[in-house]
Amino acid sequence: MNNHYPFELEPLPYAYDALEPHLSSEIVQIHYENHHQNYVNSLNQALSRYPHYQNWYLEKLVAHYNALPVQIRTAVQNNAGGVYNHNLYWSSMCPCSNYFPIGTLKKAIDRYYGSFAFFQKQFKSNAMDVFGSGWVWLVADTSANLDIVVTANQDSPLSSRLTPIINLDMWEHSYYLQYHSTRSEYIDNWWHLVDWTYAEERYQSARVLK
Ligand code: MN3
Repeated sequence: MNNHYPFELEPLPYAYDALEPHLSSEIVQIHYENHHQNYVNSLNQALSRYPHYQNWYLEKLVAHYNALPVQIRTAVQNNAGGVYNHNLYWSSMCPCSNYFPIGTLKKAIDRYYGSFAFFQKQFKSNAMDVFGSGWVWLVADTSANLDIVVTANQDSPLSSRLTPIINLDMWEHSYYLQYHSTRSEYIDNWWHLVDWTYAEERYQSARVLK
């Protein structure tokens, strides 16, 4: 699997219908095969005539798109972001019914938010407030402090030197076919899918970077 140009679509870690009933097979398939694949294609297209940047790995492109030639800067911001954000989105869900944070992340959530229930309330409130298309994230800073952040379009907290732990796609294409305009229900049901084992691994790696 290349982590540089030409990028490939990361394999989906489960079957299209694995997240039913919380996320329909139809949504997962279209979101992955069309939307996610388009970001991969558009990123490759943007880099195709810029060999100097073809050895940059995905995270570097997302974090440092500002250092790129102005002709491809916006395309890389949108499409490297689109690839990275969706890679994390699929990886941070599973059909495993984890339900609750574990380990060091559980302790940190309790410390920063008082309880998992209050953290969920704060996260949902941020998600409901996303105006237009964007994402809501649980992130850790370089001192392993937690925060909930919202980004517009395909922007990523990586560009602000934050480590993404989990993210939730709030673009309409991620829920509209199943939930129509009922964002609230999409968010509530997404909690059934969060892979807290994966989230704990990511939080531990953020702590190592500390
Ligand atoms: Mn999406």
